[in-house]
Amino acid sequence: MDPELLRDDDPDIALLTVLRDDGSADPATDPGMSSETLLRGYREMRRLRLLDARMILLQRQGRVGFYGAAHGQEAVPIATGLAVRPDDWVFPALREQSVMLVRGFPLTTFIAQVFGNAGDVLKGRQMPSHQSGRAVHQVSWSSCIGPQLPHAVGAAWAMRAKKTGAVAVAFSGDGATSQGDFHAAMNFAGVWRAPCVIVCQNNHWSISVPTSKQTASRTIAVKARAYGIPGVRVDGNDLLAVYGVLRDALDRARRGAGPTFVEAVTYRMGAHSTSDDPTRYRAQAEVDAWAKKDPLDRLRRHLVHLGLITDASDAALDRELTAEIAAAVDEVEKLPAPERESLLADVYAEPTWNLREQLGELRRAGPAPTHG
Ligand SMILES: Cc1ncc(C[n+]2csc(CCOP(=O)(O)OP(=O)(O)O)c2C)c(N)n1
Repeated sequence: MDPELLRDDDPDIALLTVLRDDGSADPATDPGMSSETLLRGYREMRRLRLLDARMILLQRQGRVGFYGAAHGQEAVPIATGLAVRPDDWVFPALREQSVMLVRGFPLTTFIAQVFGNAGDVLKGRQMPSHQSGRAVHQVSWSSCIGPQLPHAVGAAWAMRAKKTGAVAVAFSGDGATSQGDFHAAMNFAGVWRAPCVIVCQNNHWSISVPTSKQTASRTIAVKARAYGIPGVRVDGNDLLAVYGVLRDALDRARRGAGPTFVEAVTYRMGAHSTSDDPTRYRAQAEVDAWAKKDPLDRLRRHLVHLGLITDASDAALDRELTAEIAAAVDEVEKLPAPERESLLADVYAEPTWNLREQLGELRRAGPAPTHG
């Protein structure tokens, strides 16, 4: 793939795909990932699929409060985790938390954020599914739609000023492209050639609003043109295609050639979140059609085609990952709530008089009541 061109074929900005229906890879676009990297990507995608299913069950059982799954969209975060360098910074939206798992963040700590208990580095202060990790250079999503985009561009600009050589990768959904923050970020990135990659996962829905009601543009990728940025439209259910596009875009940014905007065309297979019921606003036939393009199935077909996996190895992998997730959930669920005094921590570098007073009151109040 020519990183300079990043494949922009008029008029629509054509969809860049690598994986074919028979499981082979198109040699014209194949990024040439090693067998080891492909297997790693497959393992991470499978783990994420199983993890999401388990977390949704936990929410249904009332054991966690909320969860936002990436079902059907696993290729984008996992390819990102494989493509970034350790010093790059990731600014996710709701569907890309798992990038940090690929970068070595512990699964137990990741799950503890959903429980918001003592194992959570955020001390239970964030809404579930808003993980972050300083060690793996991943910033928390703020829950508002869009602000992570200007944050990322600003961080990229700062990293360039400091000559760190690192790149910022930011994510949004298609709905976020209707927010002012999207346009501010794109404009700033273009004018200042900030070393960043802005990825929009077009999963066709913003809760109950279809992309057709979100924009009159023929594609999302084409919006990049107005900002003087290369726009790429990639098959978001194709791990190889997403990896190739991101690797080239990261290279471009790193050598000072400027930002890239990527539209990853995908589909949200499940509900928007555990607070949503998509059967109320979309047709099952649409979901069934996208199920045939499942990113995990497509990568699996490719790995079978390459002779890297078999039904037996696949079943063994499933058992291993299911056991890993079950053990992690068991371990995390046993942890207590965050320390009550942590409520007053991290407000100021030096606690103020009123915080000290409140801490005293808390201590005099005795132990917290237990529930259940
Ligand atoms: C500024 C703002 N407006 C509205 C919401 C409510 N809201 C939460 S998620 C969401 C849809 C987001 O859709 P999209 O950007 O396409 O991402 P997706 O959830 O599909 O990945 C909305 C409208 C919000 N969180 N913030």
